[in-house]
Amino acid sequence: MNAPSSPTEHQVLQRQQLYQEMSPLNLTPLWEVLHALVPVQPKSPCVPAYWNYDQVRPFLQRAGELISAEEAVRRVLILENPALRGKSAITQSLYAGLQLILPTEVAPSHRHTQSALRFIVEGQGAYTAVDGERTTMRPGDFIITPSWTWHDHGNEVNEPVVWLDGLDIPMISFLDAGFAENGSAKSQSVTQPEGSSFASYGHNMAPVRGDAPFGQTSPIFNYPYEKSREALHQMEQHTAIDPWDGFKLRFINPLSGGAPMPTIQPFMQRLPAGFDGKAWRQTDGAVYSVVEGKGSAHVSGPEGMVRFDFSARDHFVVPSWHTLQLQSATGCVLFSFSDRPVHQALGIHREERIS
Ligand code: 1HN
Repeated sequence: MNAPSSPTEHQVLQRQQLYQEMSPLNLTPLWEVLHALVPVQPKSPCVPAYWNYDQVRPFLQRAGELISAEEAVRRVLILENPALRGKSAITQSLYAGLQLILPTEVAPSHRHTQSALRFIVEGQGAYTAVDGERTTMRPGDFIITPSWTWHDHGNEVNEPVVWLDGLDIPMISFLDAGFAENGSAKSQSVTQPEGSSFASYGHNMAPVRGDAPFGQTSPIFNYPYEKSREALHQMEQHTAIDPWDGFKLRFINPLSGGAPMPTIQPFMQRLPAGFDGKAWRQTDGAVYSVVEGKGSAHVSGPEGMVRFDFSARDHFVVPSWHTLQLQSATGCVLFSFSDRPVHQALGIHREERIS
């Protein structure tokens, strides 16, 4: 194809005049923006970022001294992507934050169309309630608050509890589809014994007439770490290691085999001691929470390469189409989540494994 000849100076001026004169009619020329609208490959405005828990923890503690959970409604420090400051977003589509609840506190009942996950980072014994069932939070547990379900959190033990919140807030905002409501009582009344959801759906079987109590979201709302840790251990004992991922499992909705939430796919992976992973990239930007052990992540994108040396309770984000390489000298366990179900629903998910 012949390259078109460059416009003359006169043509450039006439074009500028054309654009200016059409602007009051809210018209603008596509050809000036086409390259940016249809990039050759994803060009995320997000950057890789890392939060060291030892640096974050004192700020959570100070927030705990200055505002109650009740006044704050949710006492959360948002993990903001450095390139998206002020947008309450860790990637273009996902929100993440660290929430603190102190002994005797209640985070009052409400519901919203946004789906949430909780990944427990520090402390144990606080509870979260979803539509009348409470579950006790323990480190490493992955807990779901399905879209439009009533939820409140409380701490009736004597230690602070901190968890990672992951929500689809930017997606719902993009779609202008957000609704929210406050509960009439501070804490909703408990109508199901603790463990009911897991008892009914957590054993590779489902009640014969068990319809999906949460629609497209998994009927299990606490995936205990005890179980996911054992699953990783079994995988390590019985299967060959993956040179990119180590041993990596995705959490599933047992009724569908698909993602446990319509907008978010969570994962848990183990890197054994001495793991030196190969590089890969995917279109779904991912947020990581380090569960156990230490390691490092090399993340490369248009802005260059960064290296995060992580240990337990640290967090980091790998934006879309950034290359990730994981290493661990002594072994570690990582939790992560991304917006992969949306990419898959649209048929546009891509992953590239680089040898
Ligand atoms: C929310 O409802 C929770 O229920 C946490 O714990 C974080 C961030 C934005 C909007 C709603 C919660 C949230 C949130």
